[in-house]
Amino acid sequence: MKILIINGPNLNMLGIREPAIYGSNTYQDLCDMIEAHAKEIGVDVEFFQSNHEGALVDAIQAAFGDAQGIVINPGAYTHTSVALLDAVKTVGIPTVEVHISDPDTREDFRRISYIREGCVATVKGKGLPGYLEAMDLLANMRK
Ligand code: CA2
Repeated sequence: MKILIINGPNLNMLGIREPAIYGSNTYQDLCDMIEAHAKEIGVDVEFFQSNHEGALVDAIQAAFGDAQGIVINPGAYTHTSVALLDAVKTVGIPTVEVHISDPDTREDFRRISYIREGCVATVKGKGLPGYLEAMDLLANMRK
């Protein structure tokens, strides 16, 4: 089973800015953590990060026929992007939405998630381990 891990805008800045909200681990630490967990649970992973909405749509489309699960933290596009919702619905790959913080407890504008209705689950407010929980959810769905 291959899981595509997608991170949206500014998540490449992990560990560099706003450690009080997003922690002090870097994007590379996140990828290393995910690689290690993938080995433990016996799945393959591929990573994609972009600050560009269209590039994220392209990555979701490219997963069609290639990945059997998607873990996505769409960053701020969570709260604005119908295009990302349409993309996950179009490919029909089981997708889990992840947020490092809990957007529902922050500013009002973070309470809307467009992508949520296209996802099989949402993991939020659990820090970087939330990505690992999302991988487990997808791996267990195939058992
Ligand atoms: O909690 C999350 O994971 C978010 O998806 C992160 C987004 C935010 O817009 C969402 O509301 C919730 C922001 C990502 C910005 O990431 C940074 C990481 C480190 C330093 C600065 C920004």
